[in-house]
Amino acid sequence: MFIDKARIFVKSGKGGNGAVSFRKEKYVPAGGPAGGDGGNGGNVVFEVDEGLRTLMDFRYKTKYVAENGEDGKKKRMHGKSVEDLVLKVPPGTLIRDEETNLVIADLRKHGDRAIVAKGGFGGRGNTHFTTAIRQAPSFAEAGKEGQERWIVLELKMIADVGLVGFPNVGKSTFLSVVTKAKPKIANYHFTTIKPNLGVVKTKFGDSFVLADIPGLIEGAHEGIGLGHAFLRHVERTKVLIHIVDVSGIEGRDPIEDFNKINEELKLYNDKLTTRSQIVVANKMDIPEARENYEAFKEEIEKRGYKVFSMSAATREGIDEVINYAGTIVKETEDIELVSEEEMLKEEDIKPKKEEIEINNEDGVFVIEGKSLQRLLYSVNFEDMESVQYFQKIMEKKGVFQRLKDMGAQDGDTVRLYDLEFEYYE
Ligand SMILES: Nc1nc2c(ncn2[C@@H]2O[C@H](COP(=O)(O)OP(=O)(O)OP(=O)(O)O)[C@@H](O)[C@H]2O)c(=O)[nH]1
Ligand SMILES: [Mg+2]
Repeated sequence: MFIDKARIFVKSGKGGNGAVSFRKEKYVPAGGPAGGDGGNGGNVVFEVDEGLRTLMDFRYKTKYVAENGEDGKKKRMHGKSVEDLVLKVPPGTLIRDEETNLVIADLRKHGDRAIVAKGGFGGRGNTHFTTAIRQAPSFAEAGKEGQERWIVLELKMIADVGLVGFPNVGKSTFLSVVTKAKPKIANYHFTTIKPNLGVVKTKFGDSFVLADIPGLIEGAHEGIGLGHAFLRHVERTKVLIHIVDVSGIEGRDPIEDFNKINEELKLYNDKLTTRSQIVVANKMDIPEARENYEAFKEEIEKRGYKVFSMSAATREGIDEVINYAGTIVKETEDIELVSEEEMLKEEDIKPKKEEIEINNEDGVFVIEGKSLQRLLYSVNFEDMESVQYFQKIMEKKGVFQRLKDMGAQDGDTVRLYDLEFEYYE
């Protein structure tokens, strides 16, 4: 099965917590602080592997979570930072952030990499919190959370030239005679159900990659037929070879065919109309084709296109087509798929607002919030400095202000998970 789009969830690892620990020395009631730092959480990384051709793996497994960093330990021992979670994708994979629909990366070449979720930093151990007056800090920093997001992977193949046209016009036949590819060829519509690639060598010694995609029909841009799902593969191509069955053997008019395909390309993505398009009248071995050709050529050339005639079946005329296509490929600049505005920048990733909930439950102010829960871990309530640290953070997060706004009075009970304390302004 050929899978060229996938939606997956990624989550990087949380940083390990810093440790609270003291050196144990005989006859010294509290040795110096010795809590190690937590290790960093793992990143989630994508990397191109040129051996891959589809995004199939991501259809079956949709959740990818990197490991958490290890907590810091005693004796100044740091927790281990863990390995990144590296996911392999085929060349030409575009990665989008689902929420903003912005592009995180366009990975084209073997080895290209992008981090899609950064691992959280490890928390600092209590050794970092000593000051002249605070010799034995009994708190440490909790590890930072990792990032999580839904992302959309889209495979847009790396080909220089794309074949477009109605079904059964001879696209795959053409690919099979100009490259070593062996696509399926048969006399019915939609023989090709997935894109095929092949390398073409021209007589000038150049080579280019040719992509054959399923045939397009009217309404393809709205998902009729198979074409729409595959049009994304020609978005990257510099040149389109538009194959028309000029014999009219299926009862359609070649000029109308030409118009319809261009209409579909335009409706799918306006930019496709600016690609160089080489028009090739195929099946010239059939007598009707010879009859229709001159009128077809005249009309299409009037519109400014270069028109070739060939028979993919007898190979007549194919060299002219590929030599010309090779020249145009060389003259055309690479297509930049993604504009600057479409790229995800750091500032687009709004840090998730820390959600702290405060509810008045029968006169008790009940506070809930993930980071405060984490904070509780770091604090030793037997220790004055540690409590001060706790208060400072609560202040910074606006908790006291909110309690005040909610009408908290001196002496009211405030509950934060297992902790209860009295409110004083
Ligand atoms: N007479 C003649 N028949 C051809 C020529 N090129 C292709 N055909 C025939 O046309 C039919 C369709 O060819 P394909 O190459 O499978 O066509 P396609 O455009 O890839 O079709 P889809 O994959 O269905 O979109 C086959 O029976 C081919 O043998 C040609 O130059 N002359
Ligand atoms: Mg085909």
